[in-house]
Amino acid sequence: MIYCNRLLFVLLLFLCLPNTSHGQSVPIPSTVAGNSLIRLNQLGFYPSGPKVAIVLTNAGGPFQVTTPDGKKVLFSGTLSEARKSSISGKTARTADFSAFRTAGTYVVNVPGLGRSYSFKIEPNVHHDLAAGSLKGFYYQRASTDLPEKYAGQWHRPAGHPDNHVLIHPSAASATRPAGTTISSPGGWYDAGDYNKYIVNSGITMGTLLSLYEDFPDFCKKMTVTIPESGNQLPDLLDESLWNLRWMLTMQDPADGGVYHKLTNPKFDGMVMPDKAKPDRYVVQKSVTAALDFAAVMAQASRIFTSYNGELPGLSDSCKTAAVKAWQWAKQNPDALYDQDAMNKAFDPDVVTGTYGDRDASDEWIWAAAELYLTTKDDNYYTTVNPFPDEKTPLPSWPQVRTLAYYSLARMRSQLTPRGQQDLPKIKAHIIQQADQIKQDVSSQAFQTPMGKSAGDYIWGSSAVAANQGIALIQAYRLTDDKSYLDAALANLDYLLGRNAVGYSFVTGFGHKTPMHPHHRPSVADGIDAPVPGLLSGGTNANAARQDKCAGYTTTIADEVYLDADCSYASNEIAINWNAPLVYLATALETLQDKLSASSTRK
Ligand code: 9MR
Repeated sequence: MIYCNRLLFVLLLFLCLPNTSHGQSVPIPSTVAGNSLIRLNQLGFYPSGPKVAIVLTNAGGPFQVTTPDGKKVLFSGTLSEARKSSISGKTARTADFSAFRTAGTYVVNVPGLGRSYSFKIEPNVHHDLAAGSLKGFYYQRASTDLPEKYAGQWHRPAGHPDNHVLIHPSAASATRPAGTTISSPGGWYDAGDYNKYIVNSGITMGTLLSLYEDFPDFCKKMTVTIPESGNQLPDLLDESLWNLRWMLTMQDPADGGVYHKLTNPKFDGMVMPDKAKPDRYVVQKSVTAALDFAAVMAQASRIFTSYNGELPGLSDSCKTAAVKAWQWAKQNPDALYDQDAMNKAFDPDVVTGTYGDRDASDEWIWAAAELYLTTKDDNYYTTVNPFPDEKTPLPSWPQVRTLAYYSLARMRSQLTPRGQQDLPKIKAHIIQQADQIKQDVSSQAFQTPMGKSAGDYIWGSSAVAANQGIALIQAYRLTDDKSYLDAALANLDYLLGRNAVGYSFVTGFGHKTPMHPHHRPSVADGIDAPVPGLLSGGTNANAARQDKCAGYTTTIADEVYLDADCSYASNEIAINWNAPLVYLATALETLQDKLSASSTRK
């Protein structure tokens, strides 16, 4: 009997221990299935930070924080006044237990409703998420085996060697006629599909490299178990290099132009990477690809000067590549990517992701800023008008203007006098944007910046939440005002379960997580659990119309989400969504001691 109990204990202990060897954690099993009306960050909270659960109930009354079995009450409180969601009309109340700071594993209990999923209060509560979402990029690597040692049960053979990539007729040039081949291996698969797109790589790399520039000391310590771990470079830079080196191959050395994408004509089936065999092409060079490429290469050049010993020549090569791409863009300012027009003029037709953009003015601003910061040459800065209007648009793949403001602010001590002149304006843009993001948060149903407007629920809305978080952190860095950090954390809470659908949108992190993302390896590998550390695009008001997947049950903007692999408009994963998650989780881990003790936000 005693032996039996011991065995049970060891078994339970084994089940409960977080497994971080592959950068993913195994959730601690909760003793109850969380009550679906209590929404909270399913990973947990920092001891000294704000701690909030949202309870969807008309009835007011008490709540408690208890041990997961409900037996021991450790904190008692009263639900807040009711608030009505302006989107769904549903009633929400807050269970605020910020004052409770004791580390441990708990649930929120609402008498009459039940208990939430279990969560932790502990320092570094998002560390595994930060590392796991960075590790998500490793799983997206093209052209390489993912051995079990690094990929665990998701190990797989290499796919898409991309060493004989055809020049599409739209990309033909004197030195590279149509039908000839180039080698363009490596890089990350963009999303649930296996194609590689420069524009989307642009904002993704900009976000990851900016994370490194913003928090170098913390990033240097973050390890994620990839083949390069243990070399002289931080894992974040090693992982980024996997894609940077691919990007470099996408530039035509003859003229500096950059191919818009490397792609099959049609999307692959739902098969593993090594089973996908169609011809791959590089297509038309575009001005947006060239400028995003120039921005990334300029920033990378800055960063890799510190690693000239380990990576001789890389920093210089990046700078040269950036300048050449910029010059090409100057000569080809109208070379926008228009897939329909391309398909009318050339064969084969290409129907994969377009990342088309009719306005390159923001790409000019971003590239100019990064080149200026790296070269200190005012000419880059003065070629464009960095302030075409008063707006500070939230970064997204077609809108990268604000990435320039972030970089200029970050490097403010190194600006030339010309840049210094504009510094007050740059700061004002960043602070006004963040103020607008955190305004009125306390009156929202879920008390998160995300979802103040139904318009936040677009394709890839999870990245809206994460990018709002980054915007808030940028403002914190300029002001030291903790309320920006609290608001950023609220958006991380949103991503991890404090939202209108009750999902943590990150595969493998939380209790109720996407099990069927539109992600080819996750569908085809025969393993129940999807590849971990990947951020689902999340709630999308227009998803049903866009992907026509059967099974959507509502049209309420903040509730349209379907955990099905046909739902590519609400449940795909993508590198440009994962990158701001890595940023947000890592930044909050770095700044956890600066959070305010109270959840009261103005
Ligand atoms: O993230 C993109 C989203 O903004 C667009 O509305 C959508 C439709 O054009 O495409 C998304 O990007 C997809 C890309 O085209 C192909 N790979 C998967 C991407 C994520 O769904």
